[in-house]
Amino acid sequence: MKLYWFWSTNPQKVRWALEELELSYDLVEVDLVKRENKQDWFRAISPRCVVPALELDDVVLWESDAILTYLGENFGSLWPSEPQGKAKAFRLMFLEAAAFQDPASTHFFNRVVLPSIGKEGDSERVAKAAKKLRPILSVLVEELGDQDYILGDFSLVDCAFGPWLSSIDLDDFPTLAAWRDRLRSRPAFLRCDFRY
Ligand SMILES: N[C@@H](CCC(=O)N[C@@H](CS)C(=O)NCC(=O)O)C(=O)O
Repeated sequence: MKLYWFWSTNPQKVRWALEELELSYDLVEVDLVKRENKQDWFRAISPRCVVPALELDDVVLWESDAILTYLGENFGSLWPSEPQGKAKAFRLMFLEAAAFQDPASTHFFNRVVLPSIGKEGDSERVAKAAKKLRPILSVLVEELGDQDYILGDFSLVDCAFGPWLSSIDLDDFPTLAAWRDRLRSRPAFLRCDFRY
């Protein structure tokens, strides 16, 4: 299995999932700063030239949440098997892809990526994104309830959200802050060399 990866959030979601699943994989770094993702060899794997992409056997996957869902469905662990659990997993994965990811990546880009190359983030953009994010964070509060993890037991759905949470303000969402801290202390998370 080959994971095309950079240290940013979406590829880290998948790397962390592979570590949690204890699957062996080769990490192929695609340096976004050097624009390696725009090279023809990578476009042939990931047509939008974005990471992550995962090659396993004769399957090629891109879109981080599709990859996580595929791993859950096909490796039979850290993924629900009964209808209620699956319904919750699917709605949260689609929520992440369709609504959460965009404002979360505005936070990450301005607070982590730009400072990493010596540039200042745009606080106005972050404030606008934070406004968009609030109702989604409220949904996550409901979904998490008083459980340790979003589906109750730890699952690949936690991997979809965890890497974003360090660049988002969670002062008004204490249960999400506690969830973030719980996720960040997992041994598999710590093996992924997170820089944020
Ligand atoms: N929706 C995609 C987003 C992938 C994405 O935007 N990846 C970023 C890194 S986190 C990327 O490769 N950016 C390079 C670029 O846009 O040129 C996913 O979930 O995988």
